[in-house]
Amino acid sequence: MCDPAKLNSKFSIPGQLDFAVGSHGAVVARVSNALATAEIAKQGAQLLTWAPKGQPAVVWLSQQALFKEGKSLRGGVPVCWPWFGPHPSDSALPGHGYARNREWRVKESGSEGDATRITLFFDPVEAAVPNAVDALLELTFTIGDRLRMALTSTNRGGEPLTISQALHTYFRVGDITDTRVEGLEGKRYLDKVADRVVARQEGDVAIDGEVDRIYIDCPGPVTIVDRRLQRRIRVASRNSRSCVVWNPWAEKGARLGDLGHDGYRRMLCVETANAWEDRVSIAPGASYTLAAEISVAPL
Ligand code: TA6
Repeated sequence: MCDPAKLNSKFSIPGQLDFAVGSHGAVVARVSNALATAEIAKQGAQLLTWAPKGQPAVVWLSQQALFKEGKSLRGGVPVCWPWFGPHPSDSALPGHGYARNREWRVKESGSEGDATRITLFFDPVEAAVPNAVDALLELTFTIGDRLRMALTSTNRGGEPLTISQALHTYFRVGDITDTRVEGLEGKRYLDKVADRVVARQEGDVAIDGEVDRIYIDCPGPVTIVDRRLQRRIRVASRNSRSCVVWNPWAEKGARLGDLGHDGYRRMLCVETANAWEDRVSIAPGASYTLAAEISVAPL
């Protein structure tokens, strides 16, 4: 595990950004500026929390989240890469790929007006990941009154690289039964709860049981309407035609073991993805950036 003191000497920004061992035992970058606060774990470049000033946390972290080397914490924004979901052909490989379970390194940090920017990178070949794809992965966060994330894959191999990926964002909601998702009406989705049947969304997405869906052909913004916390959370994606909506509900939530008692009621995943029919192929030497911008407004 990297020493926070070394990171501070190279990348801290007085009054905005420093590095420490966080409350969960992970080395984190801690951001606190005039616009927002956030924490990003070096393992997996996993954003753990983001709260614009004056707002309850928008990105949710389970109260039962426990840091363990090699396993992402429950909540925040795990990075699913270089595959989303189970490995296409080898079920022994970790779900959602290996990037979220590995130590990343800090590339640079800086200020953008009152916002704070930090870029981390992961080189699976340098990290000696078995059968690693020959690609460099970089994730830039811009932490302000909006949260911007840009995940860039650069293919260093001699053949096209096909990946699926997601910014697997857990959002804090007041109560899942008082929450709707707008912006997916009429879109086709793969329903992983109903045996991967393909269906079409009618109206807003309401959650009254386990929901695990990959929506397709949905490049537009998606909005979480939270009546309990009286706010709208807008998720605008770039270079993504697929969006994952997931809530485990009570029974699966209890089985996960790290969601906390009725934690399912206070979270909802709306994930900016390249998944299902939206896998991407990156030419040798080319780069591909999956990006999301999250903002909050009163209801
Ligand atoms: O994005 C939804 C999903 O694929 C669900 O099927 C569920 O497995 C969730 O991800 C969490 O996965 P994890 O491996 O983090 O427990």
